[in-house]
Amino acid sequence: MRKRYLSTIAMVGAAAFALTACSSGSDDGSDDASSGDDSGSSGDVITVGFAQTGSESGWRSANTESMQTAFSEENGFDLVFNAADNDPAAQISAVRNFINQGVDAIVLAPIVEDGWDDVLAEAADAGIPVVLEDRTVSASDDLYESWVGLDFYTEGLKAGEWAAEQFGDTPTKMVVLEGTTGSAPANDRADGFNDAIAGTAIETIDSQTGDFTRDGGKSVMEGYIANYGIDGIDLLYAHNDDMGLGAIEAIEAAGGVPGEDITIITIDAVRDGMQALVDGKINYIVECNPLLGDLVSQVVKDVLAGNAVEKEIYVEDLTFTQEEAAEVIDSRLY
Ligand code: GZL
Repeated sequence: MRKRYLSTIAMVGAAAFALTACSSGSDDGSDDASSGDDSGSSGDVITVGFAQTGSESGWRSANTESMQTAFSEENGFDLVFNAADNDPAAQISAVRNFINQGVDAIVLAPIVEDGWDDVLAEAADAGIPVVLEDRTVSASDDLYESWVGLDFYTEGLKAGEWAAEQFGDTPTKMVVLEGTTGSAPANDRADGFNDAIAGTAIETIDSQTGDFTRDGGKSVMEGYIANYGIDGIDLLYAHNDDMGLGAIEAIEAAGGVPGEDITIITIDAVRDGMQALVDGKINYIVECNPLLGDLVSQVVKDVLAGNAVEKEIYVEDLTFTQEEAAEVIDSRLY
């Protein structure tokens, strides 16, 4: 199925259009999200249970802020928020608690892809719609109304294509810092990158998870340096900025020069990552837009109003070289 991407501008437009399209059109012109009239209820507050992964990275903080801003009281919501500290079992329990509380809708950013079939079926049996944001699940798409997020495979592909351009036929020893084991971004970013470097002289000499955290990236990179030496590593591919930033600390502590002794590619484009890119410590970043709140909140209102919603809504990502980052860093929204 052809993927339809929303750019940041289109995202705002789509949310605004949907607001207009499904608002009750109250006479006094106050038919914005805050009126609640477009929720299909009688203007009652919509109680939403939001099961967030945790607070593992700068990206997650930006995503949580975007969601909490969009699902605000003034926008007609009562948000029940849970952050599961990157613990899949705790996140499943949080969703089960939302069901028992009888929320109007559940929004889920699933830590890992597997293990969701039973609790999503329980939500369906309880008549509580589920909307996924950010990551995806392996469960049947009959068990959720819509997914709003990013194309992780293409993010990995873009990162790998840049690596192939830089290193192509040059024998290159690469280490990888993987995201959370079993998560959609870790799985898909690996697949995309590996497809892009197929046939090149880039060799993956080691690949371990840093769990998307800065500390995780630092400790795994310390192990890589102990095993291979700075001189034994040409390229680092980190599935997110935070692990890349932790690796930079490890490289510098070992007397290496990140971005020169070891070329570094990361994904997210959060503020600290973009600054490291401008500073020459990272060489290339593929964006992963965390600002999904407005779009997700509108999807929830559409679902509750009985409006048709797309099963998959992709948000477009950009890419940045060091020069491009210097041009845009001051205007970035996160
Ligand atoms: C991607 C998101 C990932 C980010 C990490 O959409 O799920 O999780 O790349 C975050 O920074 O922890």
